[in-house]
Amino acid sequence: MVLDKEVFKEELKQRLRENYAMELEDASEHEIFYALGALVKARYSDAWRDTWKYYVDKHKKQVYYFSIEFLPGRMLKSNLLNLGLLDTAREALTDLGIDLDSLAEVEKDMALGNGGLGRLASCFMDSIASCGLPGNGNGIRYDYGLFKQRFVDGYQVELPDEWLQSGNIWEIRRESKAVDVRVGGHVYLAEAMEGKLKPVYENERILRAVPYDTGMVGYENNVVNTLRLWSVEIPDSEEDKYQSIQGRRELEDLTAVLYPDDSNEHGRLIRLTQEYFFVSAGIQSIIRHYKKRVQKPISNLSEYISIHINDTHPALCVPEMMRILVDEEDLSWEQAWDITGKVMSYTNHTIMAEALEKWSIDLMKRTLPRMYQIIEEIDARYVQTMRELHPHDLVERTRIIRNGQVHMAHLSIIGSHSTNGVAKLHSDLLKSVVLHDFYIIYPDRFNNKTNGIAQRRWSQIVNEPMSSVLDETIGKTWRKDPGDLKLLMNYQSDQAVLDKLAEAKKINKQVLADYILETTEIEVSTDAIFDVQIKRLHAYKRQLLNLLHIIKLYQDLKENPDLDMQKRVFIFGAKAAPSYHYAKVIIKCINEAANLINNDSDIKDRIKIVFLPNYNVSLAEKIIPAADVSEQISLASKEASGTSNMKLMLNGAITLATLDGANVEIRDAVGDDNIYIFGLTEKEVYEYYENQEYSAQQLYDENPIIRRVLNAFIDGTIPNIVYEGREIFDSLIKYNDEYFLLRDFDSYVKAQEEIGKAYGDQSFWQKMSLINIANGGRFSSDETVRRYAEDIWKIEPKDSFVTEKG
Ligand code: GL4
Repeated sequence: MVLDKEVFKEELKQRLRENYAMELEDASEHEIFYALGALVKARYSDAWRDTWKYYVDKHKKQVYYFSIEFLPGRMLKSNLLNLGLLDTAREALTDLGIDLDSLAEVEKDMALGNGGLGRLASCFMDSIASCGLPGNGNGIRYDYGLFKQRFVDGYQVELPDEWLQSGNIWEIRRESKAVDVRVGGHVYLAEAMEGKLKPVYENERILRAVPYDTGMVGYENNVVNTLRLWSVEIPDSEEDKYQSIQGRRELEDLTAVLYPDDSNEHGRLIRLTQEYFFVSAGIQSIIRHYKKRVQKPISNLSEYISIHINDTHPALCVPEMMRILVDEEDLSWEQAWDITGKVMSYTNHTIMAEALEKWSIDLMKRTLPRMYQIIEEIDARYVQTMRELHPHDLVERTRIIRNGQVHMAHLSIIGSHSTNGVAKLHSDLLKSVVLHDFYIIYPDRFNNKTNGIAQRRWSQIVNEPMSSVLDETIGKTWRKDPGDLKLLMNYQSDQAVLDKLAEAKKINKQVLADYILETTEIEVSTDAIFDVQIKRLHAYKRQLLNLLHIIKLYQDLKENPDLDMQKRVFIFGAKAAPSYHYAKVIIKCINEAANLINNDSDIKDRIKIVFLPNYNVSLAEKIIPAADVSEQISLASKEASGTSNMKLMLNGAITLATLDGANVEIRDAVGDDNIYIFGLTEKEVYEYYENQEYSAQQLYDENPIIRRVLNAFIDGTIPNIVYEGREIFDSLIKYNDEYFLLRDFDSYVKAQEEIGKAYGDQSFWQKMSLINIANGGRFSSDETVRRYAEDIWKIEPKDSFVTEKG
């Protein structure tokens, strides 16, 4: 989009006058931000309307990505970039004496997700639009996003995230598209016309689902798709029932908060209702659109619509689609089942058993009686069909209703035509272990789609210094086609280029160092290795292994103050689920170790620990460009994919990793010489599970270094952690170290030593860093969504078209 800088300035001033009756000189940053947001939104509104119209007119098949989490972060710069207006906006604002970067900070981080899963959904939204693919998101508009994290005396404290307090400039409330969702009560089947059975609802509650739409702007292609998030309200017809404030509150609470859990299931009533609420609202609105605009027979639905079930939270898509097709559209069960299977596809995001969602039959019956009846029927028919083909045991193990519970993963697999994992290793493990039974039954349904990241955000937007060096060196085509980053491989021995990249890194490190000083009062040197571990706090991700190594370094330095070692800053960013006690204990221990080490004058700043509070997308954007080392140290087989690993390599950090998740593919991309791999392989982990020979006690007894490090948790070396230190110690020794930290400790320490040596040889390090950047293009989510589009959704990109303004 071409827009003259002067016109931009005038428009901004005009918006301020219109919206706030104010001149620029008198406006606050806040007001300017909102005026700018309105300007940007107006710039894509025609393209938004035209995209929608185009899909309708051309009868384009569309995908609807159902996800209980979306984590877009801030959208101002990303929208400006995608509209081709970032430079114009920056220059225009500079002329007006305003700094775009600080203005952008006014925007509240839209944090409607926990971590990787929600962020992936948002990267996909960006890429689907940028690839010109007809696709929309469907989710929940939580009033409160993921909690704000503070540290008090080293403990995590959770505060509400009131992200909507000053309004959300990007959304449009579409009251005319509201739908009703029925929950609770009783349902029985009664004879209706022509002897058919129809459900009759009694004493049900009606919830009004109101959609808020946000434009998902494609990169310089005039495509704007829709992210539709649903909010609950009381329908006019039900006003009488909700006279008490408490009654209203209860209802309105349904979309109030996001469940702050990652990789862990929390089977609570309100969560199940949340799941049904956005599923039912979404599918009803899809069917309404189909009938009104697409105007084809309902039996052709699968030619025009594809629905993606992102993890099991939207698994009720299957029975809800059946309900609408059978109860409302009068299709036969068989016909409806055929359509539903063709429309639905499912992604599994975890192999952690505790994350596989199950609901008690009792709760499901009480909360969603019609859904339960339909699930029962699906289950009965599944058992009946499969009994003829497979052994009894296998059918019993895979059925949906088992041991008094409804298994949501089973429902998702049985009710869809595709089940995919999110990295090669993870997809293989699904087939061979976690979902092996289903693989026997439906071998053709299983496939892999390795995750990817929205590279424009994670390079161009967050790392301008590096982007300029890339432009100068390999031209600008990489900005549209990240595969072109490969061209950088021609410069791996060009010292001038290496120096420029190193300079860019230094600038980013300084920016982060300033931020660290400002927020934590810790001073760090940009000469040190910035060693980064940023992700949810979880035992399997092994932040504790990182801490064990730091304590070892500390003890080495105390013993031998002249030890020759690189300066290091260990940077953590991580939230623990409020109910995840052990994760919170680890946070406390890291914070207390930080207090000890950062303030010990013997250490002379050679190690620093910085635990930045409130890790979120915006903080990731500050940390990632400044990272030297990317810690991806989960126990092999436990991390489905990871995506921070991809963002960090793209920004030139060197990966220190186990062969887990997508780390395996990162190693394949950069080669063994440009990554540091350590630890057990997934096969070795499974061998331990089989032979049950793992003994943490033995490792402790036989290894004096491990002994000294662990003792630091209980002998007062680290102050203020009497209880927490004991818990950590016991988890490793008494409870036999569930995630094999002690087994991987030695090889982790060795890998860290090699990293230290390598960093000492700056041109060697810079070359590795360049090779990582050059091979980052492979993990673009543009590529990932194209594969979903071709293999699973069967949707095609739009032919190029131009809008009136475009
Ligand atoms: C996750 C995985 O833990 C993570 O490895 C993966 O990258 C992400 C997106 O596929 O999904 N699963 C859950 S649950 N939370 C995640 O972040």
